[in-house]
Amino acid sequence: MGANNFADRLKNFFGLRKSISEELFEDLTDLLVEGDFGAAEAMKTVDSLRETCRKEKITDTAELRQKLAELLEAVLTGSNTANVGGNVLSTGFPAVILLLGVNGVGKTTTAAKLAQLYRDRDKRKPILAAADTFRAAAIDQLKIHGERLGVRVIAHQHGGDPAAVVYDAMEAVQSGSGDLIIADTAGRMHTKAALVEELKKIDRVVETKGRAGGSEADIRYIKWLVLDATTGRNAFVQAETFNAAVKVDGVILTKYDSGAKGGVVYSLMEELKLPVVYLCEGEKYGDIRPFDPLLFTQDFLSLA
Ligand SMILES: Nc1nc2c(ncn2[C@@H]2O[C@H](COP(=O)(O)OP(=O)(O)O)[C@@H](O)[C@H]2O)c(=O)[nH]1
Ligand SMILES: [Mg+2]
Repeated sequence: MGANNFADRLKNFFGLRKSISEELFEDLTDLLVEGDFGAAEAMKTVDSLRETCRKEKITDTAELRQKLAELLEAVLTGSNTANVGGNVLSTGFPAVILLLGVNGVGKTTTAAKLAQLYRDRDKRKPILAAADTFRAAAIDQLKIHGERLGVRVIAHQHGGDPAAVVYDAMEAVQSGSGDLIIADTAGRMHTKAALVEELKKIDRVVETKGRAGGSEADIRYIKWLVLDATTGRNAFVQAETFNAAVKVDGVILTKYDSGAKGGVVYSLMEELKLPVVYLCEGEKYGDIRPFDPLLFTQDFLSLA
């Protein structure tokens, strides 16, 4: 996974250096930025690494690389261990998973992948909700996935109210015909304000409808933002925007098979407290797996 030039450069970086110098720390900062870290964050990371080396009297570059791996892994696990590794849903069903994100990141594909995963792995009864009503093709695309997978799709007409689609799916769950709604949403509308309004309306509907039986929500509500790993720092900007508009619970990182560098994952956690929950590495239904901070970090640093 993630095999690319950046991985090779990292490998060489540690392989070719015999001793630890200030120059190494400076070059490492640049390399992290190249790997899609934010500048401030790269500096902060290298500062703590420098400090660790000084305290523990580390002189060997292989050991340095190991320390960096530990540091980065800690960023991902942090105080949020329960949230990573795709365990977010383990505490309760029925649930609504709302998939958010800009056009082309892989929302519709990911919706289908999740439907298969939860059905086969967790023996759930998923329902796909076509809440991207902005484009006619989006509804058809989801229906095709549903047919192939043998999963029910709830859809309205093109141009219809997405909140009403989600409402109908919740109605189906409340009457016992499923226990997990995976809702696709629109990534772009005529204005950003319109998209935000639409998402907020879905929010209100899910919150209210999910509490139909009293004050406690009887349908869990989860918002996952889908981000395309190949878009680098742009993915971080998207996360900031969506998180500000409607509070996001986690991230699904797609296209990690396509030469993505992946450093943005550390910024998402460090700066926005957004854990990555799943990683997608291909277009097939099975190309999704729970995010593993240790494996990801080893891959990022070419240690695996
Ligand atoms: N290589 C690769 N392609 C993906 C992945 N996920 C989605 N795609 C492709 O990205 C394109 C856009 O996906 P789509 O689900 O329609 O994105 P949406 O606009 O967000 O709904 C399609 O060609 C998908 O097959 C992935 O993990 N890896
Ligand atoms: Mg789509």
